[in-house]
Parts: sequence; C-alpha cells; structure tokens
Amino acid sequence: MPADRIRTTCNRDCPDACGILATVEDGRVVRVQGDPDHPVTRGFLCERTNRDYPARLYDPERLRSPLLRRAGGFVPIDWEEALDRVAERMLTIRAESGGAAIFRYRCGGSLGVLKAVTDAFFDRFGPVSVKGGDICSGAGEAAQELDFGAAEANDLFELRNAAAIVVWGRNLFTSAVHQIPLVREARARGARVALIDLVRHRGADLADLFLQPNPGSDAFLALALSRRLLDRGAWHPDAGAWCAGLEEHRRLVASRTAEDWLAPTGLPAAALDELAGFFAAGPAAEPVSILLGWGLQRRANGGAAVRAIDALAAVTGQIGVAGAGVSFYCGRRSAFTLDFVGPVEPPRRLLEPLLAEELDTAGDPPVRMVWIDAANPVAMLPGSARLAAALRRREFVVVVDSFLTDTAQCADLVLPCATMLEEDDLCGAYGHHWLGLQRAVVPPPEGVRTDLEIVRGLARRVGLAEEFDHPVEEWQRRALSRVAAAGASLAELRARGAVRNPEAERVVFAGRRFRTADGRARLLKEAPSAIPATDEEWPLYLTAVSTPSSQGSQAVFQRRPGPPEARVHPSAAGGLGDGARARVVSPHGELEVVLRHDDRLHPRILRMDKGGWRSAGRAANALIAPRATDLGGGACYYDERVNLVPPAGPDPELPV
Ligand SMILES: Nc1nc2c(c(=O)[nH]1)N[C@H]1C(S)=C(S)[C@@H](COP(=O)(O)OP(=O)(O)OC[C@H]3O[C@@H](n4cnc5c(=O)[nH]c(N)nc54)[C@H](O)[C@@H]3O)O[C@H]1N2
Ligand SMILES: Nc1nc2c(c(=O)[nH]1)N[C@H]1C(S)=C(S)[C@@H](COP(=O)(O)OP(=O)(O)OC[C@H]3O[C@@H](n4cnc5c(=O)[nH]c(N)nc54)[C@H](O)[C@@H]3O)O[C@H]1N2
Ligand code: SF4
Ligand SMILES: [Mo]
Repeated sequence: MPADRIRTTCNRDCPDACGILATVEDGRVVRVQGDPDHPVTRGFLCERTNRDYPARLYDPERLRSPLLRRAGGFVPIDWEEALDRVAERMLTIRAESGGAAIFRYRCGGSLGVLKAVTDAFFDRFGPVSVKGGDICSGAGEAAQELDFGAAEANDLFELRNAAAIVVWGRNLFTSAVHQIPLVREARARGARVALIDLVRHRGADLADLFLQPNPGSDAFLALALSRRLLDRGAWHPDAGAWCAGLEEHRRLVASRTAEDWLAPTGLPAAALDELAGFFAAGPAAEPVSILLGWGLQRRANGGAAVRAIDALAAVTGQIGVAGAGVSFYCGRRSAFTLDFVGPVEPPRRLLEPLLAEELDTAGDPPVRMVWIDAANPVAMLPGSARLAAALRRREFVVVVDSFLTDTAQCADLVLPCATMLEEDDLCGAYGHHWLGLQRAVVPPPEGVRTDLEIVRGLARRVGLAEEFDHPVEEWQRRALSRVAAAGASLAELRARGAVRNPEAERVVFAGRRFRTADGRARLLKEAPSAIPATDEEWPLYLTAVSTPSSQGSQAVFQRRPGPPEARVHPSAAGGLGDGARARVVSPHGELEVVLRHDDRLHPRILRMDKGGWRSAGRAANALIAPRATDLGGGACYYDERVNLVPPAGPDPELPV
C-alpha cells in the first residue's frame, strides 16, 4: 500500500507549533516527521511528538466509548445516551440554579483555536462560571500588560539583530527547541549569550556566561543590574520620553546599592559586572534581546520579577528597536477573529491556582456541575488530593479526554475525544508568529468524537443548533476572516501549511511606543517581596518542571506506577546515596522517590518532572499548596519547600 504524507501542525501546549508531515499507511498513522518547509521549525520535531505521538493514537488504554460512573466503577454507554444525560443535567441545573452553578474548565491539552467554540457554547448556554487567572503565564502576562500595555514579543528572527542575548530562566532544550538554532547562529556571528537559571542545563553550552541565582531572586538580580547600570551612566538619557514614572523607579533602584540588591541572589559581584557588560551605555548601545522564561514567574513574586526585568529593558532603551526587547509570549490568538466568543462577562470566575477551594466555597449558587476538556487539573494543578475531592463532591462532572486521566477518574461521565491527528483546526504559536493548519490526517477511531462534534451534539439538544451546529470549515473561515485578505486564508494555509501572521510586527513596540493609554511604559515602583525562605525543617524548593520526554501529563511513563525520580545537588542529599529510595515531604503530603545526585542543580532545589499522575504515585503537585502569584492569578509552582528523608520502611530491593 503506498504511503500518504499529509501536512499538519502540532497543537500541543508548546511555543513552537511545528509543521508536521504525517505518514499514513493502510489508514493508520505510522510516522510523524518535521515538515522541512516550515519557516521556523524546519523539519524537526521534539522527541515527545516525533517518537511518541503515533503510539498515542493506538494506545490500548485509549478510551473508545463514553463511560458512565456506576456502582463505584465506569460502564460504557453510547453517545446518544451520554449527550442526552449531559443536556438534561445542564438544562435542569440552569433552570434551578442558573448558569453560574456550572463551571467549565479548559487548560493546555490543545492550542487549536477552535477549542474556543466550546467556550462560546458555554457562554451562550449560560454564561457559566469559568476560571480566572492563568497558572501557566498569568503573572508574566499581567506584568507585561501593566508595563507595556500588551504581552507581545518580537519576531523570533529579530534575534539575528541582537548583539547579546540573555536567556532569563528559559530552558530552550526542553521547552522551546526551535529557538536553539537562532541562538547558535547569533553566537556564531559574535553575539554574546547569557543564561540565568537554577539548573546548569544544556542551554548553558550555548552561553558565554551562566548565572545560577537563588530560587525566586530574579527580581533582585534585575534591580541590582539596573543599579549597576545607573551608576555607570548606562540608563538611556532619553528614557523619560518613553517611560512614565521614571523618577519614582529611579528612586526605587537607587534606594539600595547594587550589592544590597544582589544579596538575596547569592551571586558574587563579579557575576553582576559580567552581566552588566552586556548592556553598554548610551543611545548607540548594541541591542540586547531578553528571552524571558516561564519558570521565574511561577512564584509569589513572579509578577514583580517580570516587571523588574521589563523596567531594566525600558530604562536602558533595550526595547522597541531591532534586536532588543523582552520576549515572553507571542500573541498566538491575535490573528484569529474569535468574535463568536463573547464579549460575555461570566457570572463568576474561580481562581485557577486555588481551584479546589474555590469549587468548595463558591456559594449562591454552589457549583453543582463541572465540565473539563483538554486538561488534567488533578495532576497539573497544585493540591491534587484536595482538587480530586472537590470534584468528587460535585453533583455531576464531565471530563472530555482520550485517556482515563487522574481527572477523568473523578468524573461521573467521561467523553472520549479525538487527538490532534484526527481533527481539523487552526493554530497560532506563542514562540513565533506563524499560523498553522491542523488537519485530520486520519479519522478518529470508532466511538470517538472531536470536541467540535461533541459541542454540536449538545447544541442540538439544548436549543443552540442554529449557532453551533456548523462544520469545522465554517469556523475556520470565520476565525481567519480578518487576515484572509492579507494572505492568511484557508486556501493559503492548505497550500503552504504555515503562513506568517500578517498583522504581527517584527519589532514589537517599535519606536518605543507602547500599548498603554499614553503610549509610555509603566515602571515598577515598589521593592519586590522575597519568596518564603528555606530553613532547617524545609531546606529545599520543590521544582517540578517540564521534561523533554513528556508533554504535561501525557507521556505513558507519567501514568505508570512510581516511584518517580527526584534530583538534588549532591550537597543537598543529606547523606542519601545516588539511586537510593527516599521520601519527599512537604507540609501537605509526601511522595516516595528514587533519588539522583545532579551537580548541575542549584543546591537549594529538588527537581522532579512535572506531569506525574497522582494515581501512579508520581504527582509532585500532590505536595504543593495552592497559592496565587502576586499578579495575574498564576500558581506558585516552585515556591513549595520540602524535605528529603529516608524511606519509611526497609527497602525490599536493597540489602538492609
Ligand atoms: N518538553 C516539554 N516542553 C514543554 C512542556 C512540557 O510539558 N514538556 N510544557 C509547555 C508549557 S505548558 C509551557 S508554558 C512552556 C514553557 O514552560 P516551561 O517548560 O516551564 O518553560 P521554561 O521557560 O523553560 O521555564 C522553566 C525553567 O525555569 C527555570 N526556573 C525556575 N525557577 C526559576 C527562577 O526562580 N529563576 C530562574 N532564573 N529560573 C527559574 C527552571 O530551572 C527551568 O529551566 O513550555 C512548554 N514546553
Ligand atoms: N508542578 C508543576 N505543575 C505544572 C507546571 C509546572 O511547571 N510544574 N506547569 C503548568 C503549566 S505551564 C501548564 S500549561 C499546565 C498544563 O496542564 P494541562 O493542560 O492540564 O496538562 P496536560 O497534562 O497536557 O493535560 C491535557 C489533557 O488534555 C487532553 N487533550 C489533548 N488534546 C485534547 C483535545 O483536543 N481535546 C480534549 N478534550 N482533550 C485533549 C490530554 O489527553 C491531556 O489529558 O500544567 C501546569 N502544571
Ligand atoms: S510539542 Fe512542541 S516541539 Fe514538539 S512537535 Fe509539538 S510543537 Fe513541536
Ligand atoms: Mo504552560
């Protein structure tokens, strides 16, 4: 049988939105490879998609029928019955308690923009309660919106114009692989590169300078740097033209010496001087690009950290000119016309990082029903056990997923959905500005439906067919309606796979004109707070971050019984050997782990993989207390303090 190669786009929660060529043989996807014609991702996919994705489609544990909770277990039921039951519950609850009694939650299972049709459906049906804040990038986005009026980034290829690049807390090799060639290219041209991270990961090989500050101290590092540059006369002499509140910010920076600001970072003054060397003085200073990572803003002071870095770029003039800027997030949805969503003010927002408590305490009306799609919050939000319990206390929980995840295990009804290779959609990226067409390379298996089909089925049952019972192509055209005439039409995407967002600027805030009311940047005014300090009882910060081999909780190993691996610097192992069994204990729970020594880590962190399932004894999030960041309703994922202790009993696998 000849093989077909079909072009599509990866919709996983990742900055890259890679161009994919999927090979189909006998109606089955046998291989996915990078599309060499994609201008950014150029024929290369990461291991979690390249190696694992086809197997995900044919995984024997994949759900192929709706499942209804009955007598403590699940029984398969047909789709007609499943959708009838959901519609009936939704109508009853709305009639009795209003739309606010239904809570709808979506996270990063798919970045396909047509997932917004489900948002629109719940808006129109209710409106219902939705999440507030954003555990992923909430603090950083809110900070940049405050400072610059928008969280937007330069075109990725602007790195070619940078004389220096500061990778500030971003792990390119794990989370943004397609930025590596550009950083390499810049270096080959003579640009200097710095990496600021808690881990001397592979990204350090790309860097001339590596700084390993104390966890959660980036705001202080930025202020120390700013003070050093102020002392050297390296603030831009015209900064007042584009910065509002410059004098107040200057007073803040000048309120401590560079050494005093630096103290919480634990770094030597020589390191600060080296970093300061990246920022030369005056209007003719060479451009510095800051690639701002996500990790440093998932902290109690994460918003302040991003604001301090934004201010540093603003006062030195390192923004709004070619090759400079603080790039955090590309507006991945901005090209799309999603006018079918809202503007509807939801009756209530439940703060995402505190979801369990919010579900339990919301009153008038209480939350009776929960609908979750494209998310596994029990594994992925802090406070796993509490969230599982809060879900089980609801009257009716529906989870739409392809697997019986930790979250689906808390459902009353599970609806099996298609994967990204089985449905049509559109994608934007948050690491570059190309739009991609996502295609159903193969149809979903028998018994499985796409999210859009599920919404259409429900819409027919609740009197919203006219608005929602439309084919996918119609939604695609609608989403592209504004940019189609400028070259990003459906036909163009079908022909080329990826098209640059015609509205995206190459240099964001060009001419240092910001999207704030008066066009000027806003600068941090108050000293940042410190994150909770470690002490003898709780000596380490649990740092469960992305791992190259898993997208969130989706890799097979994440659901296999633990113990998971935990890594610490050898000096932090408390006498426990490399390979030993141990327990990680927090004030909120404990987890058995296999310990690994790793001298690349900051001695005050304990590194684990994010995404382990609670039901497999792997969930780092079971140890983390729900806490919100200072801005934007993010989650303080990496502030939880833990202790590493010997295992509870004798280890059966080791000689006692
Ligand atoms: N392989 C893989 N890639 C992914 C994902 C995945 O699950 N697996 N998830 C995706 C998601 S959801 C997102 S939002 C994106 C980006 O999400 P992340 O994968 O979280 O992105 P990074 O920006 O690399 O941020 C993590 C880095 O921040 C560092 N860090 C943590 N705390 C601090 C701190 O206080 N200071 C400093 N300087 N550094 C700190 C960590 O050591 C780590 O290197 O990645 C996506 N990419
Ligand atoms: N400890 C710790 N926890 C973290 C993080 C961390 O760094 N440390 N990072 C956080 C971040 S940045 C994020 S964004 C979140 C991610 O949190 P989630 O988005 O909840 O994480 P995933 O594990 O990717 O779960 C997505 C689920 O959606 C399903 N899915 C995939 N495609 C579709 C689809 O098209 N339709 C439907 N209905 N379902 C689909 C998948 O099977 C999967 O079960 O995790 C957060 N959790
Ligand atoms: S997960 Fe990210 S890097 Fe991997 S194939 Fe998808 S878009 Fe590309
Ligand atoms: Mo994320």
